[in-house]
Amino acid sequence: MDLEDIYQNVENKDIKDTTGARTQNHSQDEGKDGKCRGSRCLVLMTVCLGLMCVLLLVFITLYITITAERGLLKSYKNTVEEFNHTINSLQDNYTDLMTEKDQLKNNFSSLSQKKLELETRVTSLREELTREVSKRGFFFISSESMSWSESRQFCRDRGADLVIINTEEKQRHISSFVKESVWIGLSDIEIEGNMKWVDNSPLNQGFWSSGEPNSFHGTNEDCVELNPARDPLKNWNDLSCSDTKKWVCEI
Ligand code: FUC
Ligand code: CA
Repeated sequence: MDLEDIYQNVENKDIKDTTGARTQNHSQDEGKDGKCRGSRCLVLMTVCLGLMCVLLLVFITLYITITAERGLLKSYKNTVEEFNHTINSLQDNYTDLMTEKDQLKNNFSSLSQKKLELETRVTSLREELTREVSKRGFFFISSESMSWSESRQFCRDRGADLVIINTEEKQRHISSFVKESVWIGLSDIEIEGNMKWVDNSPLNQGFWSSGEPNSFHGTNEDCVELNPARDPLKNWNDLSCSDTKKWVCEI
């Protein structure tokens, strides 16, 4: 008994069960129709099943594709958001840097202006100092004592030299501010009896103490001291250059 016979039997049975009053001929026709309907039904069911399978397959494919697309879209969206975030933060940084640059520029120009002002001030102070020095001289009195040569070297090491006194005014001035005997820039070290200033200029006007210079008792007194305890216009004495005394430098 094949599948169709089973259908047929089932259908016949159903018909009998439901109608119960049909004729035999009629039952034969119906058996024929049932057989036909059963096979069509089977084909129909198969087709339906196939279609359902195809639909399911299409649905699954669509679902997978859409899910994948959605994931891709989400990742694109994230990337775009990150990109925007980076752009925004870069823009903020750029703005900050520009502000800082402007501030630095302002600072730089104000500092340049100050530098210029200071340079001008230094130049005018230097000129003023030069004027003052040339007018009155600029003096330094030592606090320690040394020989004449060492004293002179001390002044020269500082761009100065022992003081030259070639006017009465200067003689009075030096005599007024030194408190004890000091070396001045006068000596006859090179030629005995020929007093010369440290700039090699000759001695025109001397402010010697009485009896000086005397090369005391025939000793070699080649260097000159100024003693403020005596008369301001008569207070020079020749003395041994190796004696140690304070001194006056002049710039
Ligand atoms: C006077 C000076 C000498 C020395 C002596 C002690 O005779 O002329 O140079 O200072 O005093
Ligand atoms: Ca002397």
